[in-house]
Amino acid sequence: SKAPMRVAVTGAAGQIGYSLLFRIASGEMLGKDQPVILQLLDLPQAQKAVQGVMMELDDCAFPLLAGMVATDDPNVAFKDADVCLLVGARPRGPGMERADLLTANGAIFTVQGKAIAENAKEDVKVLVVGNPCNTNAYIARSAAIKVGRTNPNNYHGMLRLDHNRALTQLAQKSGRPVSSLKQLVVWGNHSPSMYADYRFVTSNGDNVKGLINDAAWNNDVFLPTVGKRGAAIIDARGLSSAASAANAAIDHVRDWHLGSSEWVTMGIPAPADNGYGIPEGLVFGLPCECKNGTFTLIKGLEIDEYSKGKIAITLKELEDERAAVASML
Ligand code: NAX
Repeated sequence: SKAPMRVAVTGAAGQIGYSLLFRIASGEMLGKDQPVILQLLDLPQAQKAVQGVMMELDDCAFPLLAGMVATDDPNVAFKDADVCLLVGARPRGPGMERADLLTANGAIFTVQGKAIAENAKEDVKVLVVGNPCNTNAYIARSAAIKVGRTNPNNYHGMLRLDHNRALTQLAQKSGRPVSSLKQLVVWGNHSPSMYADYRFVTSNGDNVKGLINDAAWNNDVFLPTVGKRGAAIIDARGLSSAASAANAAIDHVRDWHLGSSEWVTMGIPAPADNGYGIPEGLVFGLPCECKNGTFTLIKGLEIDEYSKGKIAITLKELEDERAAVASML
């Protein structure tokens, strides 16, 4: 049988953690034949709650769960990690300005990026879920680059929830099954500014934009619905998205590790010469293909005037976030 892979999860006592850990331990992320060791990081005051989650993980008797560690020390949590899921983050408190939120998280993600680079496997795959996830990933990556050792391309932010949200809206509007939809891209920041671009989407060879054939729907319904979905969930549930966020994290890492036959949206550090005008290193939702444990940017997609405008808006937001944390890096 295979040697266990080490998966570090931060914010393990939180609500996303509660949806995520059981699915990782059951093999849904890294494969049904891949044993895993969970390395759980949370704050000191959350350690008792982490113990409770570990008791429940024990009580599932997962055949693939080869071990568990709970800690409040990033150096312990990230030791020899193959995958790091950075879920824990500083939430926005009452009266907290956006700039305060960025710097509070900057402090967390500089420490964690450094600890990953010093402790994890050299080819570690890192996915940041905790918001603002693109900029948090950018910060962790910047801290990791100072250490060296790990692959700077492997520090991602999670756009997959936006991607999955958009897929279902398209399926419901077009009447086609979600499984038939290919070639969706969500550009930019995980925020209401993201641009879900369905110009290339096909279903069994048919262009879905043609099937929908409703010029106003994109601007008036589709983009606002996807962009404000997080707020709609909070309004309905009284809590932010958790199971769907955990599901998206599983999808992102599973496709990255095991490959995907479809395009996927990943928040990746923009490569040099990406062709879409994104500054190198900015963590940006981009179309990717995954094969043999690696991802590659899909280049050369045509960007029309409308899309250029939409991409410019979300790019501007990310450049402003980067400027707000620049002094910390
Ligand atoms: P919870 O508040 O339920 O849990 C967060 C956990 O993180 C807590 O247990 C807390 O003690 C821990 N934590 C805080 N700071 C930490 C640190 N420095 N090191 C380790 N652990 C730390 O939040 P939850 O609902 O689980 O959401 C977690 C994060 O995901 C939030 O930042 C949230 O905004 C973000 N989300 C991101 C999404 C995405 O698509 N990228 C969607 C869902 C979600 O909103």
